Amino acid sequence: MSTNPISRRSFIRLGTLGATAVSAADAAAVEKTVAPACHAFLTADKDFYDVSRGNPKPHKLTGAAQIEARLTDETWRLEITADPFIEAPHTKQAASLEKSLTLADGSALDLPKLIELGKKHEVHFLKAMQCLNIDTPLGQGLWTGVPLREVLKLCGKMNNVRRIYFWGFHNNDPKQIFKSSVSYTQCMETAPGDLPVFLAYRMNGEPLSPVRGGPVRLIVPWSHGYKSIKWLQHIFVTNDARNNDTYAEGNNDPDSFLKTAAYVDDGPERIKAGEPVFLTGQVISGLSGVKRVEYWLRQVGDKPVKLADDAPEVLRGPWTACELEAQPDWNSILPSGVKPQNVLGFNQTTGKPNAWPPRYGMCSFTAVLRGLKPGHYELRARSVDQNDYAQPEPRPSQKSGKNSIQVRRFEVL
Ligand SMILES: Nc1nc2c(c(=O)[nH]1)N[C@H]1C(S)=C(S)[C@@H](COP(=O)(O)O)O[C@H]1N2
Ligand SMILES: [Mo]
Repeated sequence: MSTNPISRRSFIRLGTLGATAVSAADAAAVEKTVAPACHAFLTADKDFYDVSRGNPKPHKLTGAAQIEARLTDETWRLEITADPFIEAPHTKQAASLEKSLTLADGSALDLPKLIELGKKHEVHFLKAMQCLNIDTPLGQGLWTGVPLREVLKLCGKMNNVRRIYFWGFHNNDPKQIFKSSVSYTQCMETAPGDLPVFLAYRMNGEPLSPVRGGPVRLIVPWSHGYKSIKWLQHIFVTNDARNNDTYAEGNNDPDSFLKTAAYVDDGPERIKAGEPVFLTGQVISGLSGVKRVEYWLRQVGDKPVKLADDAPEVLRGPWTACELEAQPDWNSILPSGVKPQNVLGFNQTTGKPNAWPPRYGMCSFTAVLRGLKPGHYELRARSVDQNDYAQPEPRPSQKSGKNSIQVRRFEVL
């Protein structure tokens, strides 16, 4: 069940067969034409869930206030500075940059310069945005921008840098700063087939909108949303190796990876006997990849006892495989000018993703259940990762990402 302010997406948009009697042949014909609906593979900007702090929220600023906040294309600037912090015994030398980029001396990076850098280093990739604390994916975009390491190279030689912090516009109020970080290695080195941390200025082929964090936001591909700082304005390199992300103050794991997990859509609470039951949802491919998604249906009394995710009944199932959505026609869904071969995580010859769903991306899953007798039911779905761990194993701490097993309840009448 959803335990957060965002209720799970309701995604069954199918009519019923109606009350008139139909022959078996007619019913079969109708059934062929009704199928569970998948989510749009790329989420339109207006359909994303927004998770933004700030008072006022930075994307609500308009006119002179937006200009003053440097949140227009013309006024956007990025400062990059080094932390003078030292403290025994863990930080004996301070971080340094050969060249800081600052507003004060007019050297801060502007949008035309970032886009110019993109002509040589631009990357595109698919990423599901998900909040560590919300059990529904927020949306999936094709994000375009420049790797953070290429931007840092503008500062020349760095010394004694062990972490890189970033934050966005915060109404010039230190209490509103929302900052996140990556380690030096996570920023500078990318494993083959993996995705670099980058500064995004486009989503789904459009300039990044104010609500998505435009003009420029950071994207940390492998992590939850809190690392992907919106309205980016400051990068700060430090030799303090500890992770002091703002999110850590909320008892969250500040080194979280996206979790492989299935998220179940809401559906009708009452279904007529004889009609098919459609299970739909989305599966995110986290660090450990996706092997399959499975469902388990059980008939219950009208007031079922809640089952823990590790209850013997849940472990036993039986669990039955769901269908994963087929890969879309990439050429038709990617923005014009972006070839599938050029999307990171896609094979450069075949133009297909190296995994399905793409790693750190998501796709829909479906199942059709037929012939259910009248009664109350619980329908669960879980993912199984590439290591054969069934959700929520092997990392069930919900403060490193929500991956409890979701359940939908309904009655067949
Ligand atoms: N500057 C800033 N960046 C931010 C936030 C914020 O409050 N301020 N929220 C973060 C969190 S917790 C999440 S989950 C994502 C949500 O991204 P979205 O609004 O594009 O869906 O943005 C992240 N980036
Ligand atoms: Mo979040």
